[in-house]
Amino acid sequence: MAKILDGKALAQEIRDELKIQIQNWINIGNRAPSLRCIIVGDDPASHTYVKNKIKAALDCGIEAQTLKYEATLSEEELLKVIKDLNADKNVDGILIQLPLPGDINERKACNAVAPEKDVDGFHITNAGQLFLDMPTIVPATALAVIEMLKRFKIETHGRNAVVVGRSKNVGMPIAVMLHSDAKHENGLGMDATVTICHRYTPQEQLEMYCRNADIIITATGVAKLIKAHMVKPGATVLDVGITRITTAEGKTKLVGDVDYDEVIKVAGAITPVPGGVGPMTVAMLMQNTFQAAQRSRKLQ
Ligand code: NAD
Ligand code: L34
Repeated sequence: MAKILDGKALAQEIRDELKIQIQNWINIGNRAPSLRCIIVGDDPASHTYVKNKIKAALDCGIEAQTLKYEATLSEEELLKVIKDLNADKNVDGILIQLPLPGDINERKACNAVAPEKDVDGFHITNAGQLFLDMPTIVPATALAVIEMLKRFKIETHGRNAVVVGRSKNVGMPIAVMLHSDAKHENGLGMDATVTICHRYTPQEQLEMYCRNADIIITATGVAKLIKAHMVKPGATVLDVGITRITTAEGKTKLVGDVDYDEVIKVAGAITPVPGGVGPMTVAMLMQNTFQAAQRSRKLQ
């Protein structure tokens, strides 16, 4: 049976560490780091995620507020909200919860956030810096995956890794760090040999690449995509995917991309859903926010 990589417990540990660091930072005369989460529309999952983020922020001493808007908010109005937060000296971090409803251009919205306040790492400048192995703000989910590999001491140097999913916010930044040179400037590289699979990877190829991998990271939102026969015995499997399903009893349940009950019998280590990468994403957002606050104070 695989070792269960408990993301919930690790996230709590990191949040406890941050809480102490933030308290020390306030004790030497700084104001609390501050975060603003913008949420547009009434998607229930998005509201749950933002609630988790605000709760985590307040728990570790970050001043945090949600700015809620109706789905009818126009792009122009959203850009004005972002502009005002960019100019607000009391705000260190700005997050626009995605997806945005309606006709709002997400790329335009992400690029409107001041790069130094972009705690999601979605601004073109931060994405470009990551691509070039420069110090930057890394998207929280990708950072969560890398932090889990490091803290659970999963060897990546020279190992074969497969990233299933190629989205710009999740799969790609994970693949970028996994394959990059650990000796480069930002210290985020993991020296793995990386294969990226996506919706047009033929099933038999996906199976072949996964079976050859020492580490599988999956971020597709396709429930039970990764089955036991696709996993090399002893491999590490990190499941980013989250799908809400309704059980026969009519209850809502979260499942990942991995056929967990079967894969756990083959893998060496595995993350559960819920309680895996999700809570770690929230913890990494807290880290990004504290770092943004520290950098902004240095520049003053
Ligand atoms: P997305 O829809 O932007 O991307 C999905 C990716 O999966 C695409 O690149 C697509 O090519 C690939 N894909 C789809 N079907 C596939 C298949 N059959 N085989 C191989 N690849 C396939 O989604 P995203 O934003 O990257 O999120 C992916 C999943 O991760 C979702 O379930 C999302 O809810 C979840 N997510 C979780 C966290 C977390 O913190 N745990 C954070 C972000 C996203
Ligand atoms: N801008 N939009 C922006 N930044 C992000 O980093 C996100 N994401 C994704 C959706 N949109 C975003 C998140 O934060 C998904 N995501 C996220 C955040 C938290 C959790 C999952 C995904 C999480 O806390 N998951 C818990 C269960 C939560 C529940 O009960 O629904 C878990 O244990 O997996």
